[in-house]
Amino acid sequence: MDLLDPMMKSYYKKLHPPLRTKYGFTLIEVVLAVGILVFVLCGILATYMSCLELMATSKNMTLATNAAQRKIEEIRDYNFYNIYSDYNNQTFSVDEMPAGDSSGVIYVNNSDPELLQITVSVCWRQRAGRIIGEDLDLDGSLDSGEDSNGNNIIDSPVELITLITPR
Ligand SMILES: [Ca+2]
Ligand SMILES: [Ca+2]
Repeated sequence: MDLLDPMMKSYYKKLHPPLRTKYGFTLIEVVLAVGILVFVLCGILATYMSCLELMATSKNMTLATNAAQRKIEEIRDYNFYNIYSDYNNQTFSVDEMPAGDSSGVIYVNNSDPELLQITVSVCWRQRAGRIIGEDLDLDGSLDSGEDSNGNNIIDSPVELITLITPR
């Protein structure tokens, strides 16, 4: 038995509209929801990828800095008067990086023969293929178009400079 008359029923419906219609979502609602979901997922993915890249860069910078530091220690222990002839323009690679993915170079400035300025610069290839530093082909020498700051040496974010005097 229906105790409510039709007018009361319609009033009740106005006060308490159904949460969901019988037909579910409209196509536009679904497309919008999927669009927002894809947008959010792409953002999360991009953030994740850039975090991975940052971690790889940080690890490679540490490896490159350690390799440059080892070279400087090696030069410090070397016969001072042979440093220029034996080390200027010498190239090396970072042992911990895959073969061919790194290139270090040593510059010895002997404009003051009793105070050598040693510059050790290390460039490398990131996993994504990007080269860090000016030596774009990682051959240890400056090729045309590589010297972006025009100072005639290969520069890199990992570049150690030190002064050495005779002991
Ligand atoms: Ca080069
Ligand atoms: Ca340069």
